[in-house]
This record gives sequence, C-alpha cells and structure tokens, in this order.
Amino acid sequence: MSKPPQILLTGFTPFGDEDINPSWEAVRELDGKHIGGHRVVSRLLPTAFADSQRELSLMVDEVRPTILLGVGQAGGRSRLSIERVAINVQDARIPDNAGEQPIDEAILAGGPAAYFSTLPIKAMLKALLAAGLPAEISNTAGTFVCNHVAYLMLHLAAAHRDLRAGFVHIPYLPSQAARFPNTPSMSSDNVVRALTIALEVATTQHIDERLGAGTLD
Ligand code: PCA
Repeated sequence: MSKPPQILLTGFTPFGDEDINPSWEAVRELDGKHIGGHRVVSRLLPTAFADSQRELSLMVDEVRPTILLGVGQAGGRSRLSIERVAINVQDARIPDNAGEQPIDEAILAGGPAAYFSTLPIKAMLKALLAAGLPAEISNTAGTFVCNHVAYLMLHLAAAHRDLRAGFVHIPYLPSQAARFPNTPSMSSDNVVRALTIALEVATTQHIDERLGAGTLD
C-alpha cells in the first residue's frame, strides 16, 4: 500500500510570560491521526525567528507534506482565527526565545510584501461555525514569530505546486486566561476538534467558497 499524503501540523514553544503554549498542547494530540485520507505529523517549532526558520525547512524536507498548517497562540483573541495573509516584516514587541528582537526587518529580502493563505479559509470558517465552534477570518497574523513562520510556509507553498499552506491563531487556554479579568479562552478539546474539522475541509476542498467574512475596521 502506498504511503498516505502527509499533513505537517506545527505548534510553538511557550514564550513571553507563559509556561505553556496552547498551540502545542492541541497540535501534539493530533500526531499520527488520519484526517481526510492524510496522515498528520505534529511538530514543535521554537518561538524564535532564526531557529523556527531553520527547523521549519528541515521538517518540510523530511516530512514532504501536501498540507502545511501552522498553529500559534494569540492571547486575547476570542475565536480561532484563520489567517488570510502573512506579511514580509519582522517587528518584535518582545524578544523571541533566543533574545532576538528585530525591528522593521524583512523576513525575505526582495520577497513579496505579502502572501495569502492557499487553504480554503472561508470553507474552513463555515464548517467551524456549523460545528458550533467560535471562529473568524483574521487579516493580520501580527509581526512576531507566527507571522514570520506563516510567511515562510506560504513562501514554500508558492514554490511547490503540490503544497498548500495556512496558519491559524488560537485563544489562551482557560488556565492562562484565569489570571486576567475579561480574557477569553478556548479549551484544548475544542481546539483539537476545530483543527480536525479545519483539516478535513482543507484535504477535501481545493477551491474556496464565496462567503462574506470581511471587517470594516
Ligand atoms: N504565538 C506568537 C509566536 C508563537 C506563538 O504561539 C505569535 O503570535 O507570533
């Protein structure tokens, strides 16, 4: 029997004041699972600009995925945010885990200003909302390590016809949000459910749906 196509699913190490990263807590649960005829390979990326770039490239060479989905923590967001775009800039408000704090530097000198997700983001959104999971389209992945990794994933996808890529940000875990008033959270079980649904849609749908999900601000 031939090997199933692979999904490379990445999460990040904790950063800033946190000692847990909900992205890795959910992503690691899906390692080895089969979704839509694909096998999931879960990997941990360091929350550091240079190290994440090097490790991502090694992982992609080793796993040779047909779908690449990055997941990162966005503390304060209230919904699973399906990122539409990644921009060619590094502007770090805090140092990364290697102590680097680039300001207004390009990720790839001479690269395009931005890349769009090549996963069916609207179809993913529709399926998540239909399953009763809070989700949204986001038009910014920030300017820290997540945007950096999302941009590099989309750069790889632009160069490989058989590779599609995207990125999602997730809220704090309840245990993280409990420290701050009025702070939204999502349980790891719900994030795992949401990622499974999003990946099911990504494996089966190559053309996105037309569904309004824009914002005025
Ligand atoms: N979130 C950070 C980097 C790692 C993570 O989980 C970000 O949004 O850039």
